[in-house]
Parts: sequence; C-alpha cells; structure tokens
Amino acid sequence: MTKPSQSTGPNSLTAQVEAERHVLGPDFVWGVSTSAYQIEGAAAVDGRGPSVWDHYCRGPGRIADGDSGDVACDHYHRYAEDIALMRELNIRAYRFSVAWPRVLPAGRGAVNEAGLSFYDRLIDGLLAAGIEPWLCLYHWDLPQALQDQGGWINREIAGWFADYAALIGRRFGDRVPHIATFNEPSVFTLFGYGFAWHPPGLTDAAALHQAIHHVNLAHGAGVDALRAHAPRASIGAIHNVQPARPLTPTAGDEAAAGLLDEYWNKAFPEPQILGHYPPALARLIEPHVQAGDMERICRKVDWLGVNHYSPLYARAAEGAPLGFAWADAPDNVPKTQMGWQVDTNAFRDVLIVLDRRYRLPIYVLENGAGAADKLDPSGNVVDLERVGYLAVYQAALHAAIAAGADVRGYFVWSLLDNFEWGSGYGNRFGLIYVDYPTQRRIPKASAHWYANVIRAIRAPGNLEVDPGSGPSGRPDRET
Ligand code: IFM
Repeated sequence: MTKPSQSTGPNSLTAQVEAERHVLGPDFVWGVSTSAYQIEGAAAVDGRGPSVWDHYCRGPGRIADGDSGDVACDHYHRYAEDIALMRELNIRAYRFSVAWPRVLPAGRGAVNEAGLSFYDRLIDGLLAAGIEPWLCLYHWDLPQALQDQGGWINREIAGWFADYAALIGRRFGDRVPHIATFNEPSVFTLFGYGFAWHPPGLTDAAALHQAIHHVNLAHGAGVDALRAHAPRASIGAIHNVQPARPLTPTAGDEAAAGLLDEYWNKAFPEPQILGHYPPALARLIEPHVQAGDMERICRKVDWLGVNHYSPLYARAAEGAPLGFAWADAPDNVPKTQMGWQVDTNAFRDVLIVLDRRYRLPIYVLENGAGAADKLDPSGNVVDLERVGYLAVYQAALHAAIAAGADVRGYFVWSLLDNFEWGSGYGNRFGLIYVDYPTQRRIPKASAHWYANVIRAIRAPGNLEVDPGSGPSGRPDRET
C-alpha cells in the first residue's frame, strides 16, 4: 500500500510544529479513544451478559440499517493487532472503556473471570507497547439485568456502580494510571430518558431528572470506591462541553438554549466539582435529592476530561417533554460531512472557560470528525477533510493553552471506525478505516498525519516524512 502523502509533507508540518512546541510541554499526552460497545463485538462470547444496547438495537427502526455492536470491529479478538497499529502510529495513550456486562454479566454478584482476563491482556499489551492505558468505567453499556431493576432511575444503582468500580480498581488499579467514572453522562441520560434516541428509549422528564441525580450519586460513590481500591490511580470524569446556541435570537429560542446548556454542559460537572446543580435543574431535581446527597456527589477528582466536537442549537418547542427541541446548525456555517458545525473558537473558549471555572487539569478525551469515508481505487482512504478538521482544532487547543488553560492531553475520537450508535456504521470517525466484511484495518491519511504530528512534536528535528514508509519509518504493513 502506498501511503498518501499530500497532507503530510515536511513543509506543512514545520510551521505547525514550531508553533506548537513552545506551548506543549514534553509530557503532553497524545492519544486516541474508543468505547467497548462500539468496537469490541464478541457480544455473546466468554460469558458476557447482555447490555441495554444489545436489547435496544433489536428494536425495529432504532438503528440505521438495523445494525448493532454484535461484531463491530471484533476488537475483542483483534486487540493485539490494534495495539500494534497504535504503536506504529506513535500513539502515546489509549482510552478504552470496560464493558460492565462483560465483567459482571448480571451487573452485580457473580464475576466473569474471562471478561476480566480480556482487559488484563489488553492492558498488559498496551503497557508492553509503551502505550498508557486510560480506562473509563461507563460508556453507556449498562447490564440489561440492572435495567430490568429500574436502571438509572433506581437509587440503589449508586451502590451497584460503586461495587463495579471497586472490582475494576482492585484488578487493574496497579497498572492503569488514569481511571474515569463516566463518559458523557449528559448524552446517555438526555438521549435515553428525554428524547428516546438511546436506551431505555423514554421521553419522560421525571425519569430523566431521577436518572441525572442517580448518575451523579454513582459518580461520587465510584470515586470513593476507586480511592479505596485503586489508590495509585488518578481519577476523573469525562464531560462533553459544547456551547448551546439559540436557533434564532428570540426569547423562546434563547430560553431553549439556556435549558439545553444546563442539561448538556452543567448537569454533571457542576454538582460533581462545585457541589450544586445549575438553577433551572436544581428546581427540577430537588424532589429526588436526599440529605447529604450533594456531599456524596462532590468528591475530589484529579482531572477533568472534556469531549468537544461542535456547537449545538436549540429552539423552543411548546409541549415537548423538556420544552425545547434540537435544531440543525444554520445553513451558512462550515460543517463536517455529518453536518456538525466547525467552530474552532468555540473549542478554544470552552477550554479557557472550563479551566477558570473548575481549576482542574484538563484532558481533551474526544475530538474528531465523522464522514462517509470510502476506500479509493488504490486502496487508500484520503480523508483530507478530517486532517483539516484536526489541524484547525489542534491550533485552537494551542491557542487555549497559550491563553493559560491547563490542558495536558489530546485524544482523537476515534482509533477505529466503529458503531456510531443510532447511525450504525455509516458515520466513520476513525483514524483507521475498518473494512467490516473482512475486518481489515487501513490507516487513513489522517492517521499518518497524526502520527507525524506526534513524532515531530515529541522529537524536535525529526520532521522528515518518507512517503514510502509507514508512520514510524518502518515499511508499511502488508494490507
Ligand atoms: O461515538 C461517540 C462517542 O461514543 C461519544 N462521543 C461522541 C462520539 C461521536 O458521536
């Protein structure tokens, strides 16, 4: 395979690298992120229990093309190949999630040793390859058995989650330096309970408010469990923070955007880090709050994980369960192929604002662009749009750091094309193309570009890119 070199030449890198070196310290973490349900596959292998996503995907019309994560990227069996690819691409850190139902098939009680062993192999393989593992406990795949007992609207789930966190902390805490409790809690609560786009598929405001509060209690209990059972690990949570904008400058749309901002950007970091809910949510969640809850939720964390893609838009919608509706970005703004607005100033400003508000070291744990990538006739994927997106968003990252934001790492979403929830396999976010029928992995132009950015920034004076060799200077893999 001849590696595309249009976007990766030494000259295009030189200016960027020179500008970047002075703002990024030598310890800056360059990584990629994935999640269990989106890549592992092996849904019924080695004792894994069913998750809410296994069930939800079976419902007619819920997922594009009737897809599911049953096979996904078959990472469960191909993890060693994926680690080798990361190594070739100079990736320094890999954020993955543990599938709760793989290690506790019924959510609590009996432990599935085969499931734990998979993560042993993954973690040990990463460490052997010089790649730092970052583990997230929850990326949306709740065990169905717990859903059957009420899931996130059952207050007892905080204890169930703490027991799961303790198990993971005991088993992996000696080898995994960074552990997150939740990824994007606002997405799975709002989409699952407010808009019926994710399991359990409800549009029920009261259930949503209960779920938000119980996720926050689970976070606090999880932090305590990790402190007790993984004392060497650095602990955080991962929030998606994206400006919520009114579709039009009317009072109704302004109010809608204000509400979306609270649900999306504030419902979790504010209570977890500052100990209170934002004003509108405080009134709605109040019936579910018991004495001592805010102290249970607000446990000290070591860092703030931030995911960011684009601004969001809201409009007033009288009679809608939450009183507002989502809106597409206006026509006259730049967008990715998926229709998500490209606005790098929003990214820079989010980082600066979060730094000042929460005073925690920040790691950007997701940023990337979705597209309907295709193999070209020569067997390459020349995803120049993604390269452009990553380049301008990384420039915004540098601008935020130069303005004083304490940002210590940046992870691309995602390592591999994968199961993109409701849109199935159509939207590809990977640096590496996955040919699903054969499971062949093909690094895209963006993967080579990212490998060179990392190499150049970490190894001054080493900007040469040999278009005939693989990202680490070794010959390309046979594909
Ligand atoms: O694929 C998702 C991921 O699971 C959570 N953050 C956003 C990504 C792209 O939509």
